[in-house]
Amino acid sequence: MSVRGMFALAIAVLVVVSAVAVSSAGARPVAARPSSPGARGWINISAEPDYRFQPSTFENVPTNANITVTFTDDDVMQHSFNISSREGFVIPAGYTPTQMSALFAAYPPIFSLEVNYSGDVAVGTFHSNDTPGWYEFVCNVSGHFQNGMYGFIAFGENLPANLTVPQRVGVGGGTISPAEAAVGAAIVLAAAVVILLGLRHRATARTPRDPRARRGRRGPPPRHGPPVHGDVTLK
Ligand SMILES: [Cu+2]
Repeated sequence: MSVRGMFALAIAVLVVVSAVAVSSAGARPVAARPSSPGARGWINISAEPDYRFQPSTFENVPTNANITVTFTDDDVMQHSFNISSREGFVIPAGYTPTQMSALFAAYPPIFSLEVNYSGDVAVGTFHSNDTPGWYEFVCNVSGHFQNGMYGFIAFGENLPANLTVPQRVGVGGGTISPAEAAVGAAIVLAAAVVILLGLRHRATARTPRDPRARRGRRGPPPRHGPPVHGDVTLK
């Protein structure tokens, strides 16, 4: 790729990244999309290493139904699964454990489960509300939410289209300022340029300049008979 081509690509990357960052910064969840068929009365969720729920979103979970939850610990430490009862609320990423406790005191969880060690499985059932709505669920083990251990569940509808997990970009009042977005875009641009320069360097190093040299890369034709003296350099 030519230098001009690389520059054009880098600019394109910058524009796209900036557009995404700016459009998502400060955005709020929009109205829920219509429900789709495929309702179910069960949820399988696991706690994964690096403070993640898998999956981290559930949509169109039945309203006014018994929901059976199977919570598996795929990590080595304790985790919990707590569905907030505050409908349509994205818990700010900066919430401290104290603020989280206050939230759950004011809005007792719809449902909670806990797992304590690798391979532990907890099963429980709750009855969902009879009206559609979406809620955030979190791990309440100290520090886990702050490390990104949360997700969202929607009953009787799909989640808002721009509800992003787990990066939380664009929800909760915007946790990424335009300045932060610009810094992020600059880092991505720099990384793209470095990668492109590296690829160009490798391509240049590998491409023979003489077409005859390229044919020569296939190696000499196979030789039959006993080895000819002189094939091997003896020392
Ligand atoms: Cu956890």
